[in-house]
Amino acid sequence: MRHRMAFQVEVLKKVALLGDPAVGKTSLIRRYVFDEFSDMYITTIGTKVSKKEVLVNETIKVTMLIWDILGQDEFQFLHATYYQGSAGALIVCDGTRPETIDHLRKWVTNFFNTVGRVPVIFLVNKADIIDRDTFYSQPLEDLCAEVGATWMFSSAKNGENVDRSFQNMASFIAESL
Ligand code: G3D
Ligand code: MG
Repeated sequence: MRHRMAFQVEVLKKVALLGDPAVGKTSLIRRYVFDEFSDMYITTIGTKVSKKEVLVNETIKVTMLIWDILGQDEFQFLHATYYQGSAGALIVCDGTRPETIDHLRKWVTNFFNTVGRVPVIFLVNKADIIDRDTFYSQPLEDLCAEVGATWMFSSAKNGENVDRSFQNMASFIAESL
């Protein structure tokens, strides 16, 4: 009789969602955690933490505590206390607003200044309304090479790459254990 491996590692890790206002951070979390996209929801002040478990492989389960900043605080770069303890970050921009793409560098720099080098994935969100034929990805490729991150298009509206981006983050976290 074969015995199942009894060994299983479960880790609880904080993942921060960062990026300029209105790029789609809250929508991405809603899509990932609750599988819905809502055009209307109430913005409260403060931080919301959502939980999601990912079975990375047969032995490792990563439970991500996904931090979303809500309200006015978002309009400034965040305090170190918000970043502290993060095992990784999804840093989001709006592919239809170039200035939000330019700001990714600032976000990742601020973040790394507090937590050091942990996994980062840049998301070019609103892919459902981006013209990919004219999207110029070179600056993003350069930034990724510079800071050791990856990037992808995403859409909270049609779900493209939403599960994948969070699952990749869980895998990166598992690899860095
Ligand atoms: P934030 O949390 O980063 O501030 P939100 O961003 O999630 O609040 O989203 C800001 C606006 O962008 C919302 O529209 C939301 O519906 C829209 N949005 C978010 N993700 C996508 C996406 O992938 N595609 C499209 N087309 N729209 C998206 P409103 O009109 O409510 O401000
Ligand atoms: Mg939000």
